[in-house]
Amino acid sequence: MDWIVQASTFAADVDFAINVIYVLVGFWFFLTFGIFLWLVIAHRAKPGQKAEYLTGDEREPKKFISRAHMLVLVCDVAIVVAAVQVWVQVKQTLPTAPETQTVRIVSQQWAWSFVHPGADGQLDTADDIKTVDELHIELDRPYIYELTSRDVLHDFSVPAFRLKQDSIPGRVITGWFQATVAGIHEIQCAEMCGIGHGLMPGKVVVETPEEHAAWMQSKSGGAMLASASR
Ligand SMILES: [Cu+2]
Repeated sequence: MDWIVQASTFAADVDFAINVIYVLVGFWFFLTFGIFLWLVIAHRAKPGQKAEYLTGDEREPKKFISRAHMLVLVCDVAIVVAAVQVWVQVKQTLPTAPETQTVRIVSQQWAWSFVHPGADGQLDTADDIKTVDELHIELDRPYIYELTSRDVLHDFSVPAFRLKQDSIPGRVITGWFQATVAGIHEIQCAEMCGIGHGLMPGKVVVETPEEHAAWMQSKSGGAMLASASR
């Protein structure tokens, strides 16, 4: 389903895996209920006909279960293959392109903090840009994120990217995304993290390289002030 814009390179792949599940599970759901309803109506109580007791040991009636079971298992294999392919691509393979940037994402009750590399493209240098609840990235550029938590479990979710990743205190979780649609996309915490959980929205601002450079320029004065006062 794509009611929410597909704004990352892997959004369509995630939707594909979910649609495979919808179609296969939906097919069996309606088929099973159809047969069930037909059986209930066709074999309803009739005068002079006694109900038959089946022990489940006879071969003949059992095949209606075992054959359907085999078909469902084949569908399971299709789901697993589709899901593993997408999982490996989205969760286990990091981009290696030289233009890849790294951002740090820190969750806490109840806000998101972001550390962007400044003009040098490196984290932990004087020109890093820190923001709260607002992540600024460049369109069509791969980003690796380092996700941590200051307190409890949170979950960094950007529905338009089809990205959802738990953050766990004490761990740095690495993943990636590459935005394909400019504009503002929502961030929401997707893990119950306390009373302010619902008040933890943020936004990803996807900018063209020129817009991003202008934004960095506008922030660089503030970053220098912050490093001077340290
Ligand atoms: Cu949270």
